Amino acid sequence: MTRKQLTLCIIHEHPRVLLGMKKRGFGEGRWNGFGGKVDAGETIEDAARREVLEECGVSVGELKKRGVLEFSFERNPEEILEVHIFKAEHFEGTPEETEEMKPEWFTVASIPYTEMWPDDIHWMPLFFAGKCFKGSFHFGEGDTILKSALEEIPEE
Ligand code: 8WT
Repeated sequence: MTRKQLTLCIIHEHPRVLLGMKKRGFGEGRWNGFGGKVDAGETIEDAARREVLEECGVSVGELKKRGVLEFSFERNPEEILEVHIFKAEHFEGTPEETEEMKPEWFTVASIPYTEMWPDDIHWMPLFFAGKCFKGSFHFGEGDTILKSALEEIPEE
């Protein structure tokens, strides 16, 4: 079994929320937070900062750890993606389009769930309510969620 650690950072400067349209690669054509793989020798939080900077050109302030989700896929049963989710309430710079992402502001009430990963509608409401959570989602073919679990957990 291989377990890959990834980050996902959502900039939520109340009431606005920054998402990016993924232009290429895994998750192409979907609105997403910013994130990616944790490199060897890097902390998970450092990876989260680096990915936001690489994908939309802004430097995030304090990162609040909000949850861990495990994703698995029927077509690749040997792999688990362990995604560490952070909230940033402050940032420096102006979000800019990169080769990877086209950033856009939404509001909590206008999050485009139908154009996002299908798990997002389940856990993002907890995220926007300021909760901490953990969960898992097992995907079948064509984006169907075959099995899932999600629970709120106490803040560290
Ligand atoms: C992602 C938000 C997601 N991936 N990158 C996601 N951002 C692999 S399943 C998945 N939600 N759900």
